[in-house]
Amino acid sequence: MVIFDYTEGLRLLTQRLYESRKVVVLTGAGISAESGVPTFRDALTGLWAQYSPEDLATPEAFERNPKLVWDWYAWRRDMVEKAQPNLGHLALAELEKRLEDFTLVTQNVDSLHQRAGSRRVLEYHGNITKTLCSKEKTELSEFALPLSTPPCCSLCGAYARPGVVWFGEKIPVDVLEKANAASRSCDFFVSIGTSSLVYPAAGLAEVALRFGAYVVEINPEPTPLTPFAHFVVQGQAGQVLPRLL
Ligand code: BJW
Repeated sequence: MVIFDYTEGLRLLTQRLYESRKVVVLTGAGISAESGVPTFRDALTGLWAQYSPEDLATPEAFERNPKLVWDWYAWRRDMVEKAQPNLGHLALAELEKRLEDFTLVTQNVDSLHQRAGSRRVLEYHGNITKTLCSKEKTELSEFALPLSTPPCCSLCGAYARPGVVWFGEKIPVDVLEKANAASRSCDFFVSIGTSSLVYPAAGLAEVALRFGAYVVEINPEPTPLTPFAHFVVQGQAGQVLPRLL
């Protein structure tokens, strides 16, 4: 085993990144933590600590108690709107400009990558600022958010719901296919700020590994991916990513 110090390790990683032909980055809630947006699991603390993900992020939960679910999302939407992209988001926007073949897949619903300047973002789990008809799944644009109770679709009367992907729901097919194809064909894959617990997103790193990519993880905490990654940077995305450029 070769042990590098932190600076030397990052220098070698940067070299390998720029030598790569095709790069895929998968981000999770951790990249927005330094913008003050709680991670998915941290969003279930404080007032919301009594609820589990199944109480708030499933279609069944919304059917049972639409107001509870709507209020949780209204609280989070408000935080997201007040947040600013951080150095991690900005570094990835810059990387998109510098690399010819770069795919950014995000599990985040907060638009912070787009607000940092990333142009081509695959939103795996939707977007919290969008509103859908809960029956037809069509996008509804006639509401001035935030509203304190779920409004209703003007065409069919069903409740409006946040435009995100809940547990048990399908990932939008075009995004699923593009992310899979990119992960199969990339030679450098970076997993940033995700607990690597939620599938099929967590499976993208496994696909990349299986098809021979060099896999890097950036996260202050170990995850199920950590033992399999080729290179692990145990640190915060907003500090590590600018140094990778
Ligand atoms: C930092 C940091 C810093 C902190 N810098 N890092 C295979 C096996 C087992 C189960 C399944 C399976 N396949 C499917 C399933 C079921 C299920 C699933 O995965 N369950 C698991 C929990 C076991 N998956 C699904 O249901 C998916 N759908 C599906 O598979 O459909 C199939 C289907 C077929 C046919 C018909 C119908 C269906 C859908 C999953 C949708 C997930 N949705 C959510 C909610 C989105 C809206 C919202 O935000 O409210 O997405 S759940 C939640 O988890 C959210 C996140 O995007 C996602 C991932 O979370 P993430 O980003 O990893 O956040 P955290 O909080 O978990 O972790 C933060 C990390 O950051 C930590 O590691 C920190 O250390 C780190 N961190 N500060 C860097 N500064």
